[in-house]
Order: sequence, then structure tokens, then C-alpha cells
Amino acid sequence: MQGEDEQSCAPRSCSPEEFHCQNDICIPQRWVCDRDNDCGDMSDEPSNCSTLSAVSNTSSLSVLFIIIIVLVLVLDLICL
Ligand SMILES: [Ca+2]
Repeated sequence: MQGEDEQSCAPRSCSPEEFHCQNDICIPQRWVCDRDNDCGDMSDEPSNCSTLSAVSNTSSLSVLFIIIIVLVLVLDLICL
């Protein structure tokens, strides 16, 4: 099923470890969503992937922040 889809969508063939840009350029998969416009048309940087990585970065940062605040509060309570 997936093979049929890919044949109709990709007129040019990229190797399995490459990403097929909308402008028919092939780039390494690891260049996708690295916030660098490698395709030249931004098709390797869709808005949903930058949002996803930004959200995960933000959430892990805020979790760290919350942990630090809780630690400070607990230390304050102990000192009082
Ligand atoms: Ca990129």
C-alpha cells in the first residue's frame, strides 16, 4: 500500500535515507526539521515540525523550571 503511494508521489527517486523535497531535490533525512532551509523551498522545514520541536523544548524547559521552583520552595520551608 505505501509503495503504491510513494510511486505516484515521487517522480524522481531518492534513496531510502534521503528526503524528497517538493522541488525534486534529495537531501539526507537528518537535514529534515533541523531548522535549516536545505531544500531551498522550505519543504524540509514544515511548520508542524518546527512547532513540535519548539513545544518539546519548551515543555522540557518548563518542567526543569517547575522542579527548580519546587526545590527552592521546599528548601525555604525547611529553613523556616
Ligand atoms: Ca533542513
